[in-house]
Amino acid sequence: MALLSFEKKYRVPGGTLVGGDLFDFWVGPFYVGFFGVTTFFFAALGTILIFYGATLQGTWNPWLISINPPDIEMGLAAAPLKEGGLWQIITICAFGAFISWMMREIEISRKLGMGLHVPFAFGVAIFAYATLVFIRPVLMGAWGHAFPYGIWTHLDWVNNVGYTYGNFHYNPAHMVAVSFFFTTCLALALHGSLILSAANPAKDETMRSPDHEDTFFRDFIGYSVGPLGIHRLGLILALMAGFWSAVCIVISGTLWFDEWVVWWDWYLELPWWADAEGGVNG
Ligand code: 07D
Ligand code: 07D
Ligand code: U10
Repeated sequence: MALLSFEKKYRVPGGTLVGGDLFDFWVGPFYVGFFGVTTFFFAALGTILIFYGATLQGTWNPWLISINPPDIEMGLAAAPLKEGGLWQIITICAFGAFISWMMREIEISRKLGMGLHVPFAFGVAIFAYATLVFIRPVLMGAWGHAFPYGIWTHLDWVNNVGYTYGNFHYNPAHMVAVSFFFTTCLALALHGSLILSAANPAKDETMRSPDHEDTFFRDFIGYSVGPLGIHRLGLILALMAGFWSAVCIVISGTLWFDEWVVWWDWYLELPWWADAEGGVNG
């Protein structure tokens, strides 16, 4: 079915969570809905406030604009606008926009009678963001532990927080997250290349079927995860990457305060060699 007639067929009323029929319409290609309006509102307000912050800062260089959280000394208080209050309002706008965007995904999925996998997946990204700007700062007792909204300055934040715990690569949850990111890329490269090799034949050649795809991996590594399975696997790998990222940062400064390399001392302290001659207690 051509895309335009397909859209006509499935652009049906209903499935909304809030607002009934009130916002149940499209503007050009975009479904609006109650949460389209709230997304638009929060995104517009947040962007305007970033521009206002830029005028206060006196730069229009996009790399250098930075909206900073309040100083650590201010703890979890509401800060004056020019001393981190702007960051606090922009953070509320960001949550408002991200959560509205997820709710809009839910309404569209409901309209189409589809599962809620896409909004769930976006929810994991929102969770990772929440650990950085809400959960960890609250656990540590100051908004000043959150990252600043600036292209260069947020990189400085990652660098500085990393070195606060020595070599951040030794954080075990960071290792798990990094490995999931790498595995996600491997899985997508394998999947994209396999599908194109079967479903995009050269001129005058016939398209191959999912059976060919299955057989390729059985011949190659003795097992095929299957055409539905690879999508389940891809989703879980990507979600685990985001989840373990959230874990690796939320434990730094709340459960673990030392350099991360020290965490690995448990290995040296295992009883069967710790007490032996030359061991840490020997
Ligand atoms: C391709 C989908 C499109 C999205 C894009 C991002 C903005 C920001 C705001 C000027 C994959 C749009 C950007 C709206 C403009 C102002 C105030 C997604 C795609 C194109 N980072 N980060 C980038 C964000 C954090 C880190 C780039 C956001 C954490 C490192 C872009 C967040 C940590 C590097 C960006 C966020 C961290 C980057 C490309 C939120 C750990 C880079 C992003 C809301 C997660 C890379 C100069 C990209 C770079 C980069 C945006 C959070 C680390 C500016 C919106 C605090 C190490 N980050 N980031 O392609 O080139 O994402 O930086 O949490 O090297 Mg970052
Ligand atoms: C938070 C983004 C959420 C985005 C949302 C949507 C818009 C709309 C609009 C385009 C989580 C935003 C949408 C704004 C845009 C339009 C129209 C995603 C988020 C909701 N690290 N490290 C990670 C690696 C080092 C450090 C994560 C690698 C050093 C710290 C990941 C290396 C030191 C933190 C990761 C490496 C260090 C991290 C990031 C290599 C620095 C974190 C991914 C090869 C000296 C962060 C939750 C992520 C984290 C994090 C990878 C090196 C420090 C696993 C591969 C050794 C302090 N690092 N890192 O989290 O866990 O995405 O954040 O060296 O805080 Mg690291
Ligand atoms: C996948 C797939 C698959 C496919 C696919 C895809 C995954 C199996 C079948 C999809 C994949 C791709 C297309 C590949 C490329 C994608 C990426 C690399 C991911 C990254 C994407 C991007 C970088 C693009 C990002 C672009 C975006 C987000 C669009 C930007 C949109 C807007 C600016 C509009 C947003 C819409 C909103 C908010 C809702 C509706 C609102 C409007 C239309 C605006 C008008 C507003 C109103 C009517 C409301 C009024 C507002 C009010 C009252 C508030 C006013 C307040 C003020 C303060 C002003 O697996 O197959 O193929 O394709």
